[in-house]
Amino acid sequence: MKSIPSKKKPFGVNRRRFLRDTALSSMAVILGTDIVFGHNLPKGMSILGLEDISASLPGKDGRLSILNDRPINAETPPYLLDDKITPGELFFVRNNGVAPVDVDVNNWTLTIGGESAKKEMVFTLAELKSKFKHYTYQLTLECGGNGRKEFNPPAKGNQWGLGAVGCSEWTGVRLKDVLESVGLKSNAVYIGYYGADTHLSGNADKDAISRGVPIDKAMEDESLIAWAMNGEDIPVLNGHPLRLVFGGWPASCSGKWLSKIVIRNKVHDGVKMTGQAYRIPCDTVGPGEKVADEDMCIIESMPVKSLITFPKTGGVISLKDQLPIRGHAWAGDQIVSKVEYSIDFGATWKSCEMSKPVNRHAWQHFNATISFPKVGYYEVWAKATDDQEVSQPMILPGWNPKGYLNNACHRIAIKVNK
Ligand SMILES: Nc1nc2c(c(=O)[nH]1)N[C@H]1C(S)=C(S)[C@@H](COP(=O)(O)O)O[C@H]1N2
Ligand SMILES: [Mo]
Repeated sequence: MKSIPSKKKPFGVNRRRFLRDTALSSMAVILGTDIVFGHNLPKGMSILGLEDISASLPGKDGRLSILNDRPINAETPPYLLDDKITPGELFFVRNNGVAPVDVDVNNWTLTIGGESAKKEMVFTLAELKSKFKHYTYQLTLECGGNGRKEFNPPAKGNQWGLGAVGCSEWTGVRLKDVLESVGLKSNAVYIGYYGADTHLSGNADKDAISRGVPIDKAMEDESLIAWAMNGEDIPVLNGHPLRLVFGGWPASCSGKWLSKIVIRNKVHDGVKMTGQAYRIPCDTVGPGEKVADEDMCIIESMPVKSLITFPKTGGVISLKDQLPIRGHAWAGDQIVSKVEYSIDFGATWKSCEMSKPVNRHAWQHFNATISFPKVGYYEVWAKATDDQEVSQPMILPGWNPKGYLNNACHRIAIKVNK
């Protein structure tokens, strides 16, 4: 009698054990330690976890807000994004599947192929590092769903607040140098990525996510295949040992645990490239309206946005003191031309001092010093405008079914005492 390979048995014992084991191994990653008697845990039962599991997200600061533990999703409260360059331990995490465990850096390979590649080539990490010139850029990554929690009617998916964004210094090789060394056919229009993470179901035949970008974006100088963040290994949850980084575009384009890139002769059709994922209605729709798949367009450059990273919301100052504020602003493929603040709920605006980006797709920094006219409760609002004269809206912009691109002004509360 022939036996069916265990992977194919849909509800077999092996598969159930496999699923349970993947769930436990992802909890072990969160805990940062082994679940010693995990194999004894009855089927269907999950472990309690430690009280403050965020403290144990490997490579992460204990103050990140955890949205989910399977897959792991964690965001950074705005006041923790105060550094000009986001430290690795404060960089948000957005996983669609289960991160690979025990990454073997010495045997890691990146395959470049696809129907519009002139040939298929496999590079080891060492070859990537030795064959191509290294570049370092500060690149802003923001999840397309950042700010989703404000949508009304609500949109399904991670209920991100403001902190699914960061700008770190990424080091790697230019994607274009690698693609050109393999050779692109003249019909190349898109690239797609594959990573070494696994689907939540544990089904090895399914990808957690496989997105990409048009060839023009892929060939930009700042589009990197990176192995370092802020001069160190990329944190495990952010894609160690290798990831794509496309600043200014939805971070979902920036494949983590990168194992393969395909050069496509059509728009890449991997997981979360099709249907309604990472797409918005091509034409504006009313709140709650249903939109047909063919009327949804892929999100490319992210909209202009800013965050007040100092002070923390809820601060108290005395009337005789002035309040310094500061933060960052970014605008996808554009540059931010000004940031203004308001202390009267948007009736009047004053300009902030602002820096130029150190390179394309790096966020810019702003600051101002505020005097308040009398004691009471205030909100400080910040509003950025890009070089196309497009400003952030004060409230939630165009509703869309999946809750993307909320770039409404950030507000903080301040109480002024005598
Ligand atoms: N392989 C792989 N790459 C991925 C993802 C993923 O789940 N698996 N998530 C994407 C999404 S939706 C986002 S927003 C960013 C998040 O990057 P970060 O976790 O480093 O912040 O990674 C993208 N790249
Ligand atoms: Mo995302």
